[in-house]
Amino acid sequence: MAKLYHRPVDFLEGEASLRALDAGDALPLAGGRISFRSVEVMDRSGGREIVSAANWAGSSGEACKRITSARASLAGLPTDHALVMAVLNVTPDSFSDGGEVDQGEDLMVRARKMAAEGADIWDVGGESTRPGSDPVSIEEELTRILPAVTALSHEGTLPISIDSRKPEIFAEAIGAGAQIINDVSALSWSPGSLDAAANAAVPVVLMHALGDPKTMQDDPRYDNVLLDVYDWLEERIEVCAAAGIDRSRLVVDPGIGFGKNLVHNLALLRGLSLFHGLGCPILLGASRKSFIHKLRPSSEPKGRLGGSLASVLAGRAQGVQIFRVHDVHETVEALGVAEAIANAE
Ligand code: 7PM
Repeated sequence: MAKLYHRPVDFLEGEASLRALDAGDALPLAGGRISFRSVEVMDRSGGREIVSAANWAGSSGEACKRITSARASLAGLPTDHALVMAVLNVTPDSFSDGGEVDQGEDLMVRARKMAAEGADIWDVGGESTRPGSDPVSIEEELTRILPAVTALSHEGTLPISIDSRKPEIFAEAIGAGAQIINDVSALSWSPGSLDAAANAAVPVVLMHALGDPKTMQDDPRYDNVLLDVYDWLEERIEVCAAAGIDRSRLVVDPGIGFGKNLVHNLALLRGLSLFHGLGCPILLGASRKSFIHKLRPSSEPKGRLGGSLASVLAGRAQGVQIFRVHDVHETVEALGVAEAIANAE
């Protein structure tokens, strides 16, 4: 029988959600505050059918459990509502920050500001994974991130995530106080990554990328981008399980902009709720990415803020749990207003 894919749709929140749950007309999404009334059941041959959640629940077994069950907490943070991961690049060529060098004092000023604005996690990255970029040596990456992780850890305000693909960096960063691994290669870049992550016993973000940063934007192709990314992440979760990393430690991320053209990015953003079927919290990183510019060209340096916020709200409406963003204040404000509207009397 052909493999079936189950995407929860028709979301409810607040009062309406409680009533539908009581009446048995809706199911909870990932144990959170959003519920869904229908499921889009798909296969790869183009078959798709929308069925009511009530009917689907009885016949879908494992898929239903995966989609509805509460997620584990993330470095002590509850995952039943939206969390904001603040981007703290310590690379000298971070395009999104306009090429400024983010080191020392300046880094701590920005980190404190982001925490005060309501960020939940600091995400420290020392290797630019910009499309077309060359890899950075382990020594160079360590020189960039270790002082930052050490200083942030002494500050002690937020859990620190380390944005890296290298097992040597995971180990050193965790030794210096990092509590989450954020790997844009989903632990596939180095043969030692799986063991290093298993031993570190911290949560791991598995992000999908097609190819490596050097070549990934050269004509990426998929059979069905949404289902291909889903299957790839499912496979990485199995590889992790075999290496001793339980699903409850994992977060999944479709990797917006990593080996995807505009059509691919939009299909992923539209279909995000499919990834709840993997049974892990979902992370979305769309902040300031070039697909926004492709849709709405702007000459303003901060011109991608509106598009970034629209992406966050699209993710929020589908129950995405973690948003990796540059603009913390604006993101927290947008999420807060959406939350208030959803829960209004
Ligand atoms: C150049 C190009 C510099 C792209 C920086 C980037 C993600 C991530 C990045 C993401 C997760 C950026 C990206 N993007 N980690 N790290 N998900 N989990 O825009 O989408 O910051 S780097």
